[in-house]
Amino acid sequence: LATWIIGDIQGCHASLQSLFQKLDFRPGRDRLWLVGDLVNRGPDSLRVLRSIRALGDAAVTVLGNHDLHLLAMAEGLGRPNPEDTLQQVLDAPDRDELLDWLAARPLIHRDGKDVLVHAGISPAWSLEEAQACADEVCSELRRPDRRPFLSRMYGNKPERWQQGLSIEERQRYAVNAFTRMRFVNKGGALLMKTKFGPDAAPSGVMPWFLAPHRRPPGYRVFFGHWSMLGQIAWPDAGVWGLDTGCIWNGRLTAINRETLEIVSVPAAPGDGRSPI
Ligand SMILES: [Mn+2]
Repeated sequence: LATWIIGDIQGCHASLQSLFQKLDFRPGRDRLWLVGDLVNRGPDSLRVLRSIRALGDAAVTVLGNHDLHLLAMAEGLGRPNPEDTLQQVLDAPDRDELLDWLAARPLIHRDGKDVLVHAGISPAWSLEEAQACADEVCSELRRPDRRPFLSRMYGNKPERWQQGLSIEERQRYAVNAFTRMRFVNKGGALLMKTKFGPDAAPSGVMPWFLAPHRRPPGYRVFFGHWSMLGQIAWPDAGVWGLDTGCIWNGRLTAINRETLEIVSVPAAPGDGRSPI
């Protein structure tokens, strides 16, 4: 039995199949943890959703920003992006089952000392606070009508975690920290828009996992979302970033939860997009 933690798939179904072959992944024996962003930008989000859902309890996936974007688009909310490739999901006969399944995924998954999230854990949070914030958002997404929450989910404020935030502010901050954050500044504000690698960061700006005020973690975090990170393992910080840019003609990467062995495959022909 192996548990493989896999980076951002983003509709790259052929690459995922190629990775499964290389891992000798067997659904009856092995387990998967997925960092989220199952969908969008790649050519076959529909098959990715169907195949991961069909794995049942053998696959755990947390929500990423593209997954939330799909849920919003399905409600006629969110800003369509010319690079979106979500229409095949929205037109599918099984779309409601797939969307309901996706909406029921968590923002954080914990087992022992290991934690799975899409973008990261706010340096301002203890693990318990992170879990409580995730639960607040997930209970909104699991309501029969997700629309009210999805309609107020977007926005970059508040940037900082502090006492006295309203429930809506807490939820927006949580969505941003779990699914969009890359950098934070010295004052603890989340910076979501900057995508470059850590070496290009202006002074006073650092990856969330290197923030000096980060709560002493004592746990391992596996995350995705940051294809420009340039390296996977940051063992001193206790984090592993698994988005190796399959969608940008990079690679799709898995790490073995027990041994930390890293296995990857190049983007399958037709899966990767050329950089703009
Ligand atoms: Mn992402």
